[in-house]
Amino acid sequence: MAETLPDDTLDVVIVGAGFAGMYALHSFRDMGLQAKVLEAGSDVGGTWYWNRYPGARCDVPSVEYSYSFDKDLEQEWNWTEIMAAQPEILEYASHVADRFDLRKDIQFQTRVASAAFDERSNRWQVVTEAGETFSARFCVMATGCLSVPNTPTITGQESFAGAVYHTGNWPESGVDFSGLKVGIIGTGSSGIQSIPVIAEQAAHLTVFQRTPNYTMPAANAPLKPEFLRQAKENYPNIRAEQRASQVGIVGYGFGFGGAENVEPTEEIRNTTAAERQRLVEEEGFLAIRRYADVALDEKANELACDMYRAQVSRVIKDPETAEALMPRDYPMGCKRPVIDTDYYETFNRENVTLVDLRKGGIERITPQGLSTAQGEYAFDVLVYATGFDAMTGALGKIDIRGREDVALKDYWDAGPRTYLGLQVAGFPNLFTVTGPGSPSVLSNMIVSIEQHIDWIAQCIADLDQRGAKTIEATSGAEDAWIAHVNEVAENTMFTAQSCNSWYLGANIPGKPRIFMPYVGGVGVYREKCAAVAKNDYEGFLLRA
Ligand code: FAD
Ligand code: N01
Repeated sequence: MAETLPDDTLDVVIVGAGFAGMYALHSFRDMGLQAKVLEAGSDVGGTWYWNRYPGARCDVPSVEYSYSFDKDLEQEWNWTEIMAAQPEILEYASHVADRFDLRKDIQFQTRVASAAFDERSNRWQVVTEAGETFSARFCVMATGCLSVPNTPTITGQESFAGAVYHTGNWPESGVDFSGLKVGIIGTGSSGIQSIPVIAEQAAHLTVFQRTPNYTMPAANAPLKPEFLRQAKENYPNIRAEQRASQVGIVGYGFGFGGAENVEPTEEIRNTTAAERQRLVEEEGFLAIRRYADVALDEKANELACDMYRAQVSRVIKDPETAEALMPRDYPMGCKRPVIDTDYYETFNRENVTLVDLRKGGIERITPQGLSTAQGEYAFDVLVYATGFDAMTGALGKIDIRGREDVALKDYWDAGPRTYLGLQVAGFPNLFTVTGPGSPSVLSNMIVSIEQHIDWIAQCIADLDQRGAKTIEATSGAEDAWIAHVNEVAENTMFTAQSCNSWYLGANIPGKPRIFMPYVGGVGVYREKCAAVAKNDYEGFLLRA
């Protein structure tokens, strides 16, 4: 193992070169700090570097899913679609890296294995898998919330004779499915985006579905030049509205470029069955967008689910397939919303078969395909669209040690504990970006990333200004914050008993069932973070 002497000149080690790590590097360098990024991949982009599967795309309007920190960058970049596809977002990330000369301080193909706080020097010692050590005053974990692909353990997995892919780790060279029989496991966002595109290319596609999802038509379209011009003019307002909003999205892309923005205002409970039926016939799935009470009230949610299922049966020709595609056992809105392009229509194709695993689950993977309790299915290529070990996965893979050699893994044994999603008690000078306990994955992530990095940067500047060497969350503040995070999540669809989402860790066997993100809203959360800083970093302990 190569080992270098710790470089004591570094102020900050940043782990990860997605949108969070890139902005962190830019910000810290701007403050005159010595910062270095360590990234496992061979280029910038994070999510958009790894998730190159066919159909991968953002579901936030492009003009909103972009950095706001540089006005010239905002003006010079031209998005081409209401919601950008993966190649365009990756190109944007690359453009940002070029424009701000970021790559010179990013070490690629470098996976961090451990990070330990040395109490004598008050420095973090960050060690890579290759054995290289970096020492810095601060460590910023910009490791991503959806960056550790989850491949379920299935008997016989290694015996499959064909190629195997995971949507979250797609080959850079792409995959040509022409003439091939393909099997895909998973119908979350990644499955729902990729299934229609793979079906168009493959000779045959077999979709293995364990739980049917709720998904809305994306209504994506090319951006009209006039819209883009207006958006650029309006950027100061758009950004201000995003920051004050619930989820960091204004919906600005809709209404101008093609898709319509409908403000939910009506109460579904005040409608009759006949009215709902008529609306489904006129507007399809999108009729549900009218109703404001669906996310708040169980009965309203049930009515919306009925409308949803009515539309599934209108679109799908084969009644048995339609029934299999209808979600029934959990409320709409408890999982991450999914939007799609031609998802349901794909199941009317001759070359697509849906296997409803609720009628007989997967028993084993064989050299030729997959064996279930309801029969054998043969294919040449297997695609896992089985999601991620979300929010805590990447941190759990690094051996992180705080004061008294306490391992983060042990400290989080019963579920993640943070103060504001930014720090963990006992782990001084370690910051998590969009960590559990912050709006994070419930928001437009770029808005939340910029807020976290700005807060961390200001915090470091304040510490330096007053000569403080360390900052750490107190356990009391952590307890109070966790109680608040739980309180606001109570009685929402997110925490319904019947909900098994990755927000709750329910997709990973053995993971504690805890609702991880903060549902209080982007605007409210920003105010709380700002107040904490203003109030002399209330809830944090600063030591000279
Ligand atoms: P990431 O982009 O995940 O970057 C983290 C980086 O850290 C990765 O490059 C990884 O290689 C690196 N890393 C992790 N561990 C280590 C280690 N031990 N050593 C070295 N490097 C390490 N969000 C939205 O707001 N809107 C969307 O429409 C949206 N669409 C999405 C679509 C997909 C397919 C996925 C998977 C996620 C989507 N997200 C979306 C969430 C997305 O993850 C964020 O928007 C954003 O890109 C996260 O940026 P990040 O820098 O925090 O993390
Ligand atoms: O992962 P998921 P994803 N046997 O966990 C199934 C973001 N994203 O990659 O529901 C059989 O949602 C599992 O079944 P079940 C977004 O935040 C955004 O699709 O557990 N099936 C489920 O169907 C998103 O939420 C976009 O019963 C198994 C699927 O695999 C997040 O990333 C696009 C199984 C996993 O769904 C994750 O989405 C893509 C098994 N053993 C991703 N194990 C946008 O559009 C798992 N499954 C913005």
